[in-house]
Amino acid sequence: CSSVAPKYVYTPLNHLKDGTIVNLYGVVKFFKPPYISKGTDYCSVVTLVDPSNVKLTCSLFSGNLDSLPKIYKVGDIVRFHRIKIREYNGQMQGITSGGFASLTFDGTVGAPVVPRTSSRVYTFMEEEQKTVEELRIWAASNISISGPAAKLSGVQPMMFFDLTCQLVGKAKVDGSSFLLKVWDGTKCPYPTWKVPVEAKDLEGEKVLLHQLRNLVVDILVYDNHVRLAESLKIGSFLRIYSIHTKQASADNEDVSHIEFHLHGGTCYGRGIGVLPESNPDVKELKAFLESVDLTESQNMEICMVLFHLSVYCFAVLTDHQDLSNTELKTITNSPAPQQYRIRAKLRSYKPQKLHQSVKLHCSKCNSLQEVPDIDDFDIILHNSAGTAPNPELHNTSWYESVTWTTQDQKKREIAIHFVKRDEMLQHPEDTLLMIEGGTVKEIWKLAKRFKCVIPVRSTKDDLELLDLSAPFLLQGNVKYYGCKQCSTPKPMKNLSSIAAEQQPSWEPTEIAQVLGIELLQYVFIMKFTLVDETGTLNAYLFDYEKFFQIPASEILTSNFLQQKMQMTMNTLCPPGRKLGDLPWLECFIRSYNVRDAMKNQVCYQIFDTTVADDVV
Ligand SMILES: *[C@@H]1O[C@H](CO)[C@@H](O)[C@H](O)[C@H]1NC(C)=O
Ligand SMILES: *[C@@H]1O[C@H](CO)[C@@H](O)[C@H](O)[C@H]1NC(C)=O
Ligand SMILES: CC(=O)N[C@H]1CO[C@H](CO)[C@@H](O)[C@@H]1O
Ligand SMILES: [Zn+2]
Repeated sequence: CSSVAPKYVYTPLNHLKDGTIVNLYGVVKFFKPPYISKGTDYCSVVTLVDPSNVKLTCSLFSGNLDSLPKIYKVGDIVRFHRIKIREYNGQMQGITSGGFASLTFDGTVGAPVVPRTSSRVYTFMEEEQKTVEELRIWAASNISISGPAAKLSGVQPMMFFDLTCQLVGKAKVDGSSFLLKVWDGTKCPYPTWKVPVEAKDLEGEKVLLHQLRNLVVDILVYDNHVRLAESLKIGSFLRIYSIHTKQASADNEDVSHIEFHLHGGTCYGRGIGVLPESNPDVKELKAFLESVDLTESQNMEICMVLFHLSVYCFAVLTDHQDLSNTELKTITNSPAPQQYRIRAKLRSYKPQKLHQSVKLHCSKCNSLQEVPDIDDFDIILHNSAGTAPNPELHNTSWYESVTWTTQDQKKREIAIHFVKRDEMLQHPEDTLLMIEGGTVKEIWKLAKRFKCVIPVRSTKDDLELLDLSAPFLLQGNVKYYGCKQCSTPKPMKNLSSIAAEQQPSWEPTEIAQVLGIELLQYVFIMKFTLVDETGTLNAYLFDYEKFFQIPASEILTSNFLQQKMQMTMNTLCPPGRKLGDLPWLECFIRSYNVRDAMKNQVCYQIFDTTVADDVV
């Protein structure tokens, strides 16, 4: 028994006639990826050309997304069966008819000729392979295939581009827009915006989103793209067509960032396509994503967990000056907890980018977190600017208020409340002020000139602190944060008790205390790989100020201190030197047990050690 495949005839695009139903081949010159049109049908628009140099635009409708051609880029080749031709305004058009079927092929010369189709039954004759190959060769020299594709690392303000990426998070924003969080393994050279969404609305793996936070960008999609975006699966690979990049508002140039929009409508082929894992671009992307080095941040993560678990099981030795040096091998073979003095060389350390070693530590719940991005602060300020200053809270017994409206088209209302002492205003350098409606830049400027700045917003009957992802207090260059978990913000009125003191010193710890804030401390966290003749040992440095003699709170805003720290590290571990030529260091380390559900591990921490002044 044998089946006989029908022999199809393919019509060149210059031989199409009104009212016929034909089979044809063409090279994609333009397309709109499927979108949900009115009703529930999917619609896709494709413009084809062939060597006759005639163009044919086809409007394809189907209730089933899979039955539309799987076109991923200009230059792909399609075969349509049973497409209906009609003449409209002197031009031929194609439209789906009953029985319409399609195959799509990669247009790259030399790529395997494998059709993309969802239909399990299709005919594909040997001679058709030749047709595809010939069309590829023709297309290679006759149509411009280079689309406006870009990597995130190549993004510029004010451009439109197509992005091949992986979806790692998504969230509903409102009825007419939807957030996609994607990455392509490269880093956008500009700060990028973070679209604020409720944590409960965000879908995606939290740990992964956190690990990738510096590589993931937020793309806001609108209107007709929303329903498709909602249906996308986390982890899938996408090509998003005609993303628009915008530079954010100019009223705080210091922190301007790039926004990514996929506007409503489908002009210029705007839309979202899902790519299968077999797509060559996806294979390439996957290989690249796997090669991206996240180890540095992962190591830090592990180290954080270690600290989290460990701090309670240190041995306490009050006097260790009489300790003599212990060899590393002896240490690694001994039970914890104990304290040692060692003589070793620093073979390597992490993170290599020193500013990444600064974290925030809560001494109450013992948690560690990253220092929030300045973009987060900007967004929180933007959001709180929606609440206008409440005039009933102006000019009270303990502060004097000044208000104005900005001259730009935003017409922001700003209120500054200067805290008084003995009913008197103080010199700026002794004054604490609270500000409503300011931008990051304005707040920075004020923090340089005044003693302390607290960003606030109005409620019905008092001023209140902003979200604790923002610094609750700025002093000079230092931003002070509170622990979200351990703080219970109190009314701002409580500050008046400090203002009533003889000489208010406005110490951050004191301010935090009356405001019910658990102050987070800046710490350096690093991993040192130490070696001596007997072995190797990884020790963590957990240090506020002592080791480098540089306050961790100031390093992020000071180039000078960053250079000083880099010089210190270069002295301890000169780059490019052989192990034998590295200097010897002496320091104290202690061992401690870290227990988790699975195992008991011994870890090591450097303590009570200061880099001598004459080292640098
Ligand atoms: C607060 O009082 C000062 C001094 O009396 C006055 O100059 C200022 O306009 C008042 N501010 C507001 C917002 O009413
Ligand atoms: C701060 O406010 C709380 C109310 O939340 C009050 O109980 C407390 O006494 C106040 N503390 C100071 C120092 O004013
Ligand atoms: C219409 C057109 O531009 N045709 C060109 C396609 O490419 C071949 C070379 O491969 C040219 O010879 C044609 O003129
Ligand atoms: Zn805490």
